[in-house]
Amino acid sequence: SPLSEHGSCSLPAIPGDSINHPKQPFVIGVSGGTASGKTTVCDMIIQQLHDHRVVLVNQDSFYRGLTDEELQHVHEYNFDHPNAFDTEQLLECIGKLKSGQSVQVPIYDFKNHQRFSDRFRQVNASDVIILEGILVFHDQRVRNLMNMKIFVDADADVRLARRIKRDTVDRGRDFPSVSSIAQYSKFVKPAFEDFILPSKKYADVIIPRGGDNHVAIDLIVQHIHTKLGQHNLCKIYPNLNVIQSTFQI
Ligand code: UZR
Ligand code: MG
Repeated sequence: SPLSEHGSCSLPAIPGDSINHPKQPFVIGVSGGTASGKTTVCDMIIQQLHDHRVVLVNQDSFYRGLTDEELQHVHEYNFDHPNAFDTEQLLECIGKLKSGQSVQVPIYDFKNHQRFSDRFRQVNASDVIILEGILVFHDQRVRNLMNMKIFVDADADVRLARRIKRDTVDRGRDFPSVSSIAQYSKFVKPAFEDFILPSKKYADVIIPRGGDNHVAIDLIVQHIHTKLGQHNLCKIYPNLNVIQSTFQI
């Protein structure tokens, strides 16, 4: 039966089962171009999953710090290329979280393009792990850790406009927007076309209009609730077991 995998409401199957086979966290990958609304979509999902333990891990945290040499030519550095990230470390981190361990996630400073050597973010074991970033679908090993893959879509002009605003306001960039545009056409756009767009084919769900798409978010959250088991639904709908027995026939 479709519901038996996670136990039913009529049978108290969950407790013993979860002792012998502790359920692995549900891992959701959220990708999309720069300033497509990934963070907004993640925040909305997290808000609606308030009855579960959810953690958000950002691929940005795994940016390699730039060497002195690279810092001297920072305008030549391609932050949108897969090699800009320490994917081995990302893999290890998500792997540990998936096996129920807590991890220390690095903290990346966008202004200085460096990691803080003495500061980490402690991320504890949880029910749902959301991994967000422009290239989280690029590496097959990272994709394989995901139970659900979401691609957030937004038109390129909308993304560019948002990006320029965000670079200056939120990320403490002090160079003028002219160089933001130069960087966009030199690195951001080509990398989108070469690496991000081709990874869209791995998505299970594509959300048009990013965070404005409340219907899509609702559907996704419903699916996650189903996958996490029906415990909470049973409290709200005590007759859910009727539905299950219908399935079993
Ligand atoms: P999102 N990025 C920076 O601007 N500075 C850094 O030190 C590291 C990364 C940008 C990066 C990419 N590109 O497009 C963006 N550049 O962060 C990804 N240039 O973040 O998905 O939130 O847009
Ligand atoms: Mg973001």
